[in-house]
Amino acid sequence: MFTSQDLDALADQSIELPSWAFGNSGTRFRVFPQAGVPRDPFEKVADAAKVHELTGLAPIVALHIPWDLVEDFAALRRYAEDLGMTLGTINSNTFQDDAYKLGSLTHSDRRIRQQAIDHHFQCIDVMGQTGSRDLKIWLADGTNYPGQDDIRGRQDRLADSLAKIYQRLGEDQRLVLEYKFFEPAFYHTDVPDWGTAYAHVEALGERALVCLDTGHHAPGTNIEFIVAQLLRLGKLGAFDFNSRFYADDDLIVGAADPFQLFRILVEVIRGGGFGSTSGVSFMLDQCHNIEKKIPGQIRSVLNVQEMTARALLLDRAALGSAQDAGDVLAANDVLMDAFYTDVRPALAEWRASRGLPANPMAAYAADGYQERIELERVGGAQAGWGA
Ligand code: LRH
Ligand code: MN
Repeated sequence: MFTSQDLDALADQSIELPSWAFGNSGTRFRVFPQAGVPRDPFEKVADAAKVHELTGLAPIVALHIPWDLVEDFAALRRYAEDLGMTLGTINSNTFQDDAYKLGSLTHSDRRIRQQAIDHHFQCIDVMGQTGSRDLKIWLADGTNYPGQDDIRGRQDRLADSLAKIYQRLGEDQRLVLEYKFFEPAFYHTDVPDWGTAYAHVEALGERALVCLDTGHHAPGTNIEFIVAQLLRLGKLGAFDFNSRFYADDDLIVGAADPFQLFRILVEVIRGGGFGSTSGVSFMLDQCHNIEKKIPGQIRSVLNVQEMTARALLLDRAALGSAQDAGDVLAANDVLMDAFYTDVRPALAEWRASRGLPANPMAAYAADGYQERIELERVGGAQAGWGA
């Protein structure tokens, strides 16, 4: 089924796991705590390493500041590396401090903006210690009522704040700006869509790129079109993968709409956004509110791998000739044929050939790790969003 080229491409796939997916999470209605949840970033890294051990797919952990602040990041880095992991994208957080109620990098008060800028300087310092390449900025900034603030003025202040942060980056460091069309702001959001994010990163410079979170679009948005365009413009820096039925549900990627994930990966491969040298990082950004966290992450990276494998099987030559011939149904048929190809048995065989469990979910269930952490991790404060 797979050419050796396909398998090499799959072997080159690496997905960043969000440290916060291993902590407790929920909605405004309830955060259901779970036994065995990590109490600190070291335990989060250990859980991520278990996902990588069983899948061979996830050698990187993204951190969130201040949720993952530690005394000694060099120690955390060594701990991760001893487990075969690297510390990845550093996520800033200007959405939980009272000072930022009316905005952070966009706030009308220069002192509040400077406080938010200083937080990003702190994140850049952390990147120096963890060896991370990317600083990811998502802003909750926005308003709830028309007239609440000057939309144009906020954009000018945002551009000025981002420029100050960009100037502080080291030459091997990048900034990825994430957009989201609403929530927690319910009238306007200052970085609501890919166009706004693109305009800001284009103004900043070549080491400023866009982060596309698959849960951050208005219903009905053709996300793979945005992927194609941002790759064409050379400004797609990262994905936050998850899935949703309604809003920013942060469910397991591919769970709600596997066909959409497939279509996105078709455009990623077509646009040169796939592989360790593509400059596009593949991160998960999810919350396992009711399901077990570690198997939830295992399922997630397998979903990305499975849809990547189907997209790699797409007969691009046949698709191209059907497209050139204007043969609508034939072209669609070629794409659907790849999507409907069940790659799971071949992937299981391929994993086994690389010394990995053919069925990582079953391997985790039989591993004993879950039982052990539920026994050991008693006492202390379980990690969460601290909201
Ligand atoms: C905002 C977001 C952002 C993160 C947060 C955990 O909705 O997608 O990427 O900082 O979730
Ligand atoms: Mn996100």
